[in-house]
This record gives sequence, structure tokens and C-alpha cells, in this order.
Amino acid sequence: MKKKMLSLLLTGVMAMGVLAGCGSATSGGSSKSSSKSDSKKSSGGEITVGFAQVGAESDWRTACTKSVKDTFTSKNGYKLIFDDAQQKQENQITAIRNFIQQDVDYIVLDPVTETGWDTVLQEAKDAGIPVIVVDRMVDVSDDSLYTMRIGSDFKAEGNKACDWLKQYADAQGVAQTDIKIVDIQGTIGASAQIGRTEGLNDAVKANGWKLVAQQTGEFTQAKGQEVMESILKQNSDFNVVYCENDNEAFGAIDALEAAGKKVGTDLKNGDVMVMSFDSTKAGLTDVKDGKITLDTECNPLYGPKLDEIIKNLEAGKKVEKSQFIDEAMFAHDDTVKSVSAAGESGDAKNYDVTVVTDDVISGRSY
Ligand code: GZL
Ligand code: ZN
Repeated sequence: MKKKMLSLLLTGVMAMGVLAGCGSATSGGSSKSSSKSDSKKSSGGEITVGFAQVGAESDWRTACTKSVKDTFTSKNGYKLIFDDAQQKQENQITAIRNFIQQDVDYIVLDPVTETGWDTVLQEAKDAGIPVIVVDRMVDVSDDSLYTMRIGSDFKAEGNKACDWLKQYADAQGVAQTDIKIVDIQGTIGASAQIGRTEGLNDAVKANGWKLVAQQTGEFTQAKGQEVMESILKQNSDFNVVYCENDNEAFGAIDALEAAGKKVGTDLKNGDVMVMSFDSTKAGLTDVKDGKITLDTECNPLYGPKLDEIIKNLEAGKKVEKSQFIDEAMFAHDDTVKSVSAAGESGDAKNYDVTVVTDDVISGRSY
């Protein structure tokens, strides 16, 4: 009973906590959509949502898709039109145009990369269809092209992970200048890649770390393994691998072990230490086993928050233009108990580090 209660409690804790970010509040949507949904309400119709998803490249992405599909059901008053763009922007743009053709009530976009959205978002605006940006971010000339964005603070994620590494090296008695780090980046141009890479580049400069290699693993396991293999051929003099998501870490670990490297947490005595982002169940299992030493959480459970945002817009309530989700950190041991990091969402905050146990993993919902 106790274990069950604990895992229920943990699941509740893991669910989306939301920090309303800065940015002006908007009533969201355009007049047409509210009048349209009024007519829908009168006919008791469902709210039609077109979701332009990035792809199915990672465990994180699968969990994000599941959260949205589990929430946008007809029981919940929705008709969901879902599109998987296989990580290609042109497919997302086509999907948005199809949603406009179908005259959906809302478009939800998880943009594969930040730029290149102005034209198609203008088309959605001209059609009077509100666009909600989720997870990653768009970089547009006019932020009235989207109603609001809810997502991670990726800059903070990068800063959190690097503050942890700085403290971990100090605690292990490893000089900062002895940190030789490989960065397996996410999809170039994706907000998650931009923030996580920026955090690392700033820390390399600030702490005197040596950046041995930096290459995209496209957030996939296959590419992560391939990139790790090619870097090992060129320069195997490194002791930390900074993977910008769990699936890249799984691939990198396979490549490192195949090359005879010892993947572990003992930086001082020659282990190659792998750090990662997402904190999926598979990632946290590697953390418990000491294959990944630190996993910085990126929360994919957007369904319930998007539901609340759309219901608020439907009711004509004010919605914060920018909302950030609450994200934790998970480590193999308690060498570093907390970190301090700033990000897009403002000044430096403290984040506790959770040591991964079986209970922690069983309490996770993805
Ligand atoms: C982050 C998300 C990233 C994940 C990867 O919010 O966009 O994309 O970190 C996923 O796992 O592929
Ligand atoms: Zn251990």
C-alpha cells in the first residue's frame, strides 16, 4: 500500500506543474474563432483541433503525442486531427494549410525548428484560426501570429546541467580544465537544441572546459550512435558526453562500449560520463544503473495544459502569452544536491537533484 501511495504521489508530482511565464496576457484567438465556437457551442459541436506534431523521433515525442491524444478525445469535447511531420518543416507547413482548409477551431504547433513560420502563420491568422505553440518555440517577426506558447525553458535546462557538471567535477576533485566534453546536439535549429547547446557553450567558456566535438544527433538513437562512432575515430580523448536527449544517449552509450570505453560515473578514475535530457523511464533506468550520470527533465505531458488553455480561450478568459513548465533533475547519486540556474524565464532559481531509485522510476508516467 505504502509503495502504491508513494508512486501515486510521485505521479501527481510529476504531472505538469506550470509556472506562468512573463509576457502580456491575451484573450487569445480572433473574433471569428470565438463566434465560430459560439455557433459550435449552440450546435453542441466538438472543438476541432489540428495538431502539427514534429514526428516520432524519440521516447519523449511518443509520450508527448500520447498525452495529447489521451486528452483531446470526443468524451472531452474535442475532435483531434493529428499530423506527424517526420521531423520535416515542409510537412508541418502542409499540415497547417490542411487544417486551415478544414477550418479547424484551433491549431496546435510543435515547431520542428524556430524559423520559417511567418507566412503560414499569417495564413492561419487571416483565416481567423488561433495558433497555440507547444514545447519548442517559433521565431517570428510579429508575435501576434500565435496566441500563446507553453513549453520548456531550454536555456535553463542547459544551464542546470552545466552547473551540475561544474559542481560534480569539483566534488570529485577533477580540475575544470580537465573536463573534455563532446556535445551530441539535437536537431539543429530546434529550441531544445538551441537552449541546451547555448548552456554548454557558455559553461565551456566560463569554466575553461575543452569542447572536443559538437555534432547533431537529430534527437535519435541511430544518429546518436553514428555520430559517437565517428567522433571516437577522430578523437577519443574526452571524458564527458553531453547528449541533448535520452535517445542520443542510448546510441552514444552503445558506441562507447563497443569501442571498449568504460561508461560510468567515476570521472576521477577514467570513466566516460554521459549526461542527457528528457528523463524518460528508459533514460532514468540508465541513470539508476550509472550509465547516465545526470538526466535533466524535459516534461512532455502537455495534453492537460493544452486542454485548460483552449477551454479558457473558449470561455474568453485571459491566457498568459508565455508559460513555462516545471522541470526536475535526476542523478545517479547525491554528489550534487541542488543547482542554481537562470534561463528564458528569468533570474537564477535553485533546482533540487533527485537520486534515481526503483520507486522514482515506477512513479514516472512516461
Ligand atoms: C524537447 C523536445 C525534444 C526532446 C527530444 O522539448 O522538443 O524533442 O528533448 C525530442 O527527445 O525529440
Ligand atoms: Zn553508483
